[in-house]
Amino acid sequence: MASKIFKLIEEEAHRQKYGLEMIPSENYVSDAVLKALGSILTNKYSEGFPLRRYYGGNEVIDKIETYACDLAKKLFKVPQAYVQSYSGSPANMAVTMAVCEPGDVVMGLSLASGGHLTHGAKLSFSSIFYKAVNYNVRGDDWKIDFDELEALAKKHKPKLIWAGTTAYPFKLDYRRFRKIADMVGATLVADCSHITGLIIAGVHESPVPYCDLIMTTTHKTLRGPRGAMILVTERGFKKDPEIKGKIERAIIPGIQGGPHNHQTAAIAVSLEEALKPSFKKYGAQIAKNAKVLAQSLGTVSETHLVLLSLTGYGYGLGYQAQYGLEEAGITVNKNTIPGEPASPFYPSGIRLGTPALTSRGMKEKDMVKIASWIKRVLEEIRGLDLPKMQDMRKDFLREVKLKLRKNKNLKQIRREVESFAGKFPVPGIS
Ligand code: DSN
Repeated sequence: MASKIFKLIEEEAHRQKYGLEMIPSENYVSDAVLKALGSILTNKYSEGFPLRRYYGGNEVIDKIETYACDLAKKLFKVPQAYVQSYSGSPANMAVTMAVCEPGDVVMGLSLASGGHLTHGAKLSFSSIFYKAVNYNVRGDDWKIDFDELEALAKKHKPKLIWAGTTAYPFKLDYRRFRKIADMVGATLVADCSHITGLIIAGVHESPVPYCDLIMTTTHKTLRGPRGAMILVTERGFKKDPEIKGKIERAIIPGIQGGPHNHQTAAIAVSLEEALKPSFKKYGAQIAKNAKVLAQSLGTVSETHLVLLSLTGYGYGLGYQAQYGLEEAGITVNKNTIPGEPASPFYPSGIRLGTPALTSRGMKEKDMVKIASWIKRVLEEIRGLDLPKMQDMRKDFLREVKLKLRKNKNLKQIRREVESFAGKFPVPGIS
């Protein structure tokens, strides 16, 4: 192991083991998933689909990909599955290309309301090549404003409506989405990347009966490798009997070249794990943990994540909280809140999640403890006179980091966090 990289991997493993990973889109994969991901399958090219490849020598790869697709079909109870998309954004691009012509109207939840870039955010392909119309959450309860969604759908007649989120702490009402999609003849696509593990556990309703297509990444609550799947439901085939060919052409040659076969194999291993009864328990525990974490921080969650507004401390201070928590060994991400009063780079909230902590075996009582560290860090930051974005000082972010690094109280919290975290095993590491 001569490469400098292996030393850095060890450093990162130490960070992942002795810190608390609370970014809701992150998780720890199992040893078996890691083994498949680091296998010789990376050596093979296999453009095309099983039994229809542009390269020779794909007899084994065909079996691997077919097996992965079969597992996905079984897990979600759908007639068709694709596992070649490199990750969520290219999968969403493939879905959009399969359903729409350039210039067609695509509707999705706005970024500021907790939607995804690929659901119609400015500067993403979804608004460069398509006409993006965004719906929002309500200002009072932060829940999707279905009245607005219905009015916008009737006005703009979208070809595709996305039902999916990245920073939304509530359950989704797929029935209502379906009703609106039917009113305007739109294809309804669930992007359940964040909540797939909760759907498998039965904590959230499955989108399968309501949606035409489903996209999910494989590395979030599903606990697989980086990657994504596109699923076609019975409804999807009824809506468009040609959808299979359209999705395949969008994946290759539309967007991608050769699939990452090591990734496909690792997806298959994670799907085997997700089909075990123990996974249902795991998914349910993620939600129980998030509920207690949210309550302990004075808010609510029906999912795996907590969206915490920091406007009580001031506007645009999410970065201070993120950096401060990082110094204390707790990794979260700054996040916009609905009706964000500051900006996406300097937002007024943070997003926290429980999937990775739950993978280490942490339970409700641990969430109460973690919430108290988070509150101590936030109080500490509040008492410091940290440079603010509004001061417009050059290099102010560096100044903030240096000041936080020297802080004795954050160092003390870090010691407590490290000693606590070190007691929990980490899949794939310890
Ligand atoms: N980057 C992912 C997330 O953190 O939610 C979405 O793609």
